Amino acid sequence: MKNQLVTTLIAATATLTGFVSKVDTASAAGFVWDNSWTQPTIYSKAQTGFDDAPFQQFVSAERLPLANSGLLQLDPTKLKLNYDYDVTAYFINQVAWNRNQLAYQATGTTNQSGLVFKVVPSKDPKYAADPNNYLLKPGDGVKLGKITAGTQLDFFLRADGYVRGNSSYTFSTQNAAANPDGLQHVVSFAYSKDEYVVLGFEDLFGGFGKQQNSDRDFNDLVVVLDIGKGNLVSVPEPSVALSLVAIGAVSILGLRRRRQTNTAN
Ligand SMILES: [Ca+2]
Repeated sequence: MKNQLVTTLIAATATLTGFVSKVDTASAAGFVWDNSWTQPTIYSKAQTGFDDAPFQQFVSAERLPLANSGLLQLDPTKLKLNYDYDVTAYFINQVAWNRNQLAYQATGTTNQSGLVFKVVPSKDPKYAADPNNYLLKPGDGVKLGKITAGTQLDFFLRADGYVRGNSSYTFSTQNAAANPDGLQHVVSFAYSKDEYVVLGFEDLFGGFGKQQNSDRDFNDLVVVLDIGKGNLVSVPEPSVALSLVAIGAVSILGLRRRRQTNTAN
């Protein structure tokens, strides 16, 4: 029964997110992955001064590791800025076999798109000798440039895209219902009173027991966005956030149970 409840809640969440985001779809549509994109400059922690240590707790072997830390859950379809800011995306970590890629799109007063991470490290031992598997270290950052007030940010995970290219599944923050499996693939949280946004991505298609046997643990890529303190146009009311966290807590119970029989990432 619990698993049925979890499935229903996850589906309901995805449906709700998809329904709400349809309002904004027109303004953020038209994303196309450009295979000629090259990896932007990767800045080390020594160069940016960013400390990834507080965020590593959100990347654990536990399922849905982001939901137990008092973070304020956000709607990942509503990453819209109040004021101009030089946005940086920091790689925190991953627990994935795939060689995932990440891109972004800015729509509004700033209109641009591009690659964030060309190849996210994989835990697959067959890539252990490939230097491309280590381009990113935890805490490394990529600067998206100045994003102006009123701009919507969307992020796109191309699952195993470094290997599969155009035949990959691409999952986005833009509109969960438009994902290839119609499911939500990104969870989003505000950290330290809206100073940072934490994004957790799920890279496998479908759900547990279905195609790709997805565990829905949202730790296949964890990214932190420095978007500027208090810079989100839309932050949930506390009551709304509480109900979302409650859904996350129920999901943890169900997904931990599944973990015993599931070896997918
Ligand atoms: Ca996963």
